[in-house]
Amino acid sequence: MTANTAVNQTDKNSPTTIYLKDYLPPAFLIEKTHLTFQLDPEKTTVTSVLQCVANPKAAPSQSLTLHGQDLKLVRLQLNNKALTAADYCVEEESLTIHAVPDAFTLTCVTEISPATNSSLEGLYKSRTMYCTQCEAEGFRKITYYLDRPDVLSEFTTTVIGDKQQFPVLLSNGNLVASEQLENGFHSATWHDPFKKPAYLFALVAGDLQVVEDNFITCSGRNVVLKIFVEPKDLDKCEHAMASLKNAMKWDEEVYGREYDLDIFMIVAVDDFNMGAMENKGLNIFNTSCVLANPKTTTDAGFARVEGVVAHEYFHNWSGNRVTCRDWFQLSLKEGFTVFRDEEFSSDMGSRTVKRVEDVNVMRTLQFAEDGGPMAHPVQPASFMEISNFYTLTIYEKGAEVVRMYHTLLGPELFRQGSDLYFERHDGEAATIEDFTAAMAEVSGRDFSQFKYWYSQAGTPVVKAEGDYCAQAKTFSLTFEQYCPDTPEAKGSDKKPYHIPVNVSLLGKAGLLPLTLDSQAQPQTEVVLELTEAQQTFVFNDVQEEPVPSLFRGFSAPVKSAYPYKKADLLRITTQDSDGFARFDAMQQLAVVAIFDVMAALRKQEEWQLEPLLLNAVKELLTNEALDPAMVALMCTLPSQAYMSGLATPIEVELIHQARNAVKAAIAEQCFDLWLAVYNRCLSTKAYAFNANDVALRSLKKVALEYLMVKPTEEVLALCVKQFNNADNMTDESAAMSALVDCTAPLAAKERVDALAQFYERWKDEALVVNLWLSVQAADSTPGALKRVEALLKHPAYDSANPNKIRSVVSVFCNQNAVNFHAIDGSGYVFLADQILVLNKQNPQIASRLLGPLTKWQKYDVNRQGLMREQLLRIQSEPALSKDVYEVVAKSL
Ligand code: B3K
Ligand code: ZN
Repeated sequence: MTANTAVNQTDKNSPTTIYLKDYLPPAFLIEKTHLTFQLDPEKTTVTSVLQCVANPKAAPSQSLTLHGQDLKLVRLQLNNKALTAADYCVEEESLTIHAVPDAFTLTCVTEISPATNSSLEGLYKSRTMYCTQCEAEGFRKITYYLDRPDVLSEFTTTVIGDKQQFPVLLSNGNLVASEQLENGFHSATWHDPFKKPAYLFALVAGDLQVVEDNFITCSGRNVVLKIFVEPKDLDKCEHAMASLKNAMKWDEEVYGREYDLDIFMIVAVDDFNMGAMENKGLNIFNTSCVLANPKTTTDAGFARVEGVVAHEYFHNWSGNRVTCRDWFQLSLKEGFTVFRDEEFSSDMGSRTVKRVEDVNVMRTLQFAEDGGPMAHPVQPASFMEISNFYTLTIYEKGAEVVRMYHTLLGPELFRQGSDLYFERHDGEAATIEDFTAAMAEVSGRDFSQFKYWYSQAGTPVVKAEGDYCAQAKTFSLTFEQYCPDTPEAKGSDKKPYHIPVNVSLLGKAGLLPLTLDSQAQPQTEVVLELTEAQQTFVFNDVQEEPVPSLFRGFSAPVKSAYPYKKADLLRITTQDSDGFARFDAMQQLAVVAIFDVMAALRKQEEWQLEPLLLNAVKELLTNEALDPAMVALMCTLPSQAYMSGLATPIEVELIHQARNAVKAAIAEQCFDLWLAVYNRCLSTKAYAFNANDVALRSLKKVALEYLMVKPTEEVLALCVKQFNNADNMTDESAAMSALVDCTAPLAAKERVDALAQFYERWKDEALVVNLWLSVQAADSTPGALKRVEALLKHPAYDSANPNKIRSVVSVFCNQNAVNFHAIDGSGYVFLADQILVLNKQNPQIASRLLGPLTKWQKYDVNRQGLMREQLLRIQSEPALSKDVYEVVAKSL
């Protein structure tokens, strides 16, 4: 069985495009759904009994059409009557029953083959267990159904399986019956009292161990919490459990949302296409997003677990209790839930660090998506394959849009808006317009212009200029905004956005009091609301010429530009009260320094490190009062990917060389300071995941990276010592990366030894092996492709496991620019080969891997040709999945 329905040759030029404007309510509703699964690897029988009624809100229909894919139909029955072939019509992706009454019970028996389902969508096998993934349209691979989010049904599920192999049988809701059956089989019946769309259905069967705890809700109800894992992972559940309880409490306190069922379950699965899934009462997680133990998990891993556990839990309200009317509303649940999880993580750890990390993702990855051929609005107008729209735009930009409501309304009104939205739409499938309406209603504000954030694609560019009048003591800020062309609209046709600009003015000794024309009370930060293509704001009583601090906290997802002098930037890095603004100014200084070196290298001229940048680094390293996490972030140079987004054509080698050169210069000229910082960060305390300890480890890592650019014997010994003696994976993997990244001949042996020893130590821990694979895939020294090809043949690699594919193929193609973009085109051929194999096996993963090839227009003519050639080669594949087809077609 192929993983997904291929786009066959005849309709290849026109796979169906689905449009938001064509939305129609379903002709029928399914009030109750009873499913029975008789589990078998190649022949699982699914019996569904559906209580259907005509939808009073839709045009009447005689016939019922259900979705279905890769199913074998065994039997159909309408009420008590068995249907014969003349009564229905089966097509590749549907089943139509020609004549149905207004209310009826449909019984349908189908067979499916979980063991050969390599798409990891629908019901499939991961190692020894059965599990499901139904969002967005996977339920139709389980049985014929109205597989659309506006059909909400009450589900009862009976799972039957061999008791020895599958002692644990789970589905959504509460366990209502379990039975011992003949021949060693047993069954469990689960009932979910909350109506839900089929995408939230889940089933798990396996030989699993459980970690159990409980949570008392704000109204005093007891909720049982269970995390199910394979026996080997029992020691890695504590952090996820603590995160879950923190998330439950936080959602009660910050959003007034209480959990509704008496049980909440999480299951960890090795083979999973994304991070996790919010199925009602039964979340299914990629092991990489739930398992954590200090010995095997880095701080970044701990943070990921905390964030994803919270994200999926928060979906219980933003997604499950209030779901989406159709998939064009995806950001209604995803953008809002990302905003909620970002705020949760900020409250649990360091708000500034979290903000800087999130903004880095926006500016490095989402801006690139917005500038590429797959650019789409937060509420897309059309799609071919919805799986292609689980994007940074839907998630991260969607979260930024929700954040802007928060900025414009303030926390109290925002909470009122959220309460109104949840109350009004509880148990319903809602739209983005419903969310906006709730925010408008509580605040009395007009969001009609704000809505362009949902309907227009692309990253707005905002240019600002300041003018100080010493005589009148006024400071004028003039803004100009425009949005570049994107595939669906010309920039000139786009309407100006409603943009909140958080502004402060910095004087020589700190923030100045602000008085705008419209405001009587001076304050130190204001939210300017930019609504015109060009607009000027005047501050009065400004006693000295200020340096404006703009878009503080990244108050809008825009590319902003202000003609700062380098000294102005330096003032912001030291004086601004907003941590994000300090980071941002430092990054701008570093960008200028790298661009200067690129210009010199281009002309083969001598260059000198920008002295202001060097001074800023020295100041950061000597001021012990600063937050170590901020020092770490501010001393980390903008990544290759970030630099690549700043100018076209992307000069791959030059950016790499210049970045390395600036890094080497800082390393050399601050060597003693770095060594002192490293020693200052050493700690003898046992590992704990909290903001202070994470901060120290992050600065220690950055210090080690700089020290290892040109290590002395002493530094090399420190690094090896850290590698061997660390009691946690954060420090151990930091030392391994530092050794792998070190090209100095002095460290040649230690480099090779570290990789070998690390594998020996951790070969039985899949997630640690993934780290080991990705460090090598990202190794930018020459010959990476050969090394990557060898890794694909290594016993640790598994070509069917998405985490392994991501660790090697994805890391090589996205984080090893100089090798992936090798001028002979070998990296592109390699990626296309991988995509062609995965196209059949797992189309969702295949399609995601296309990312770097789709950006071909950003490179020089030579590389453009080579990249296009591979896209064309993929396009000529006869059995292309819809997923891959859509991305390739839109890219060419
Ligand atoms: N809602 C899921 C994502 C489903 C992706 C389907 N291709 C996880 C999440 O966003 O929480
Ligand atoms: Zn989500």
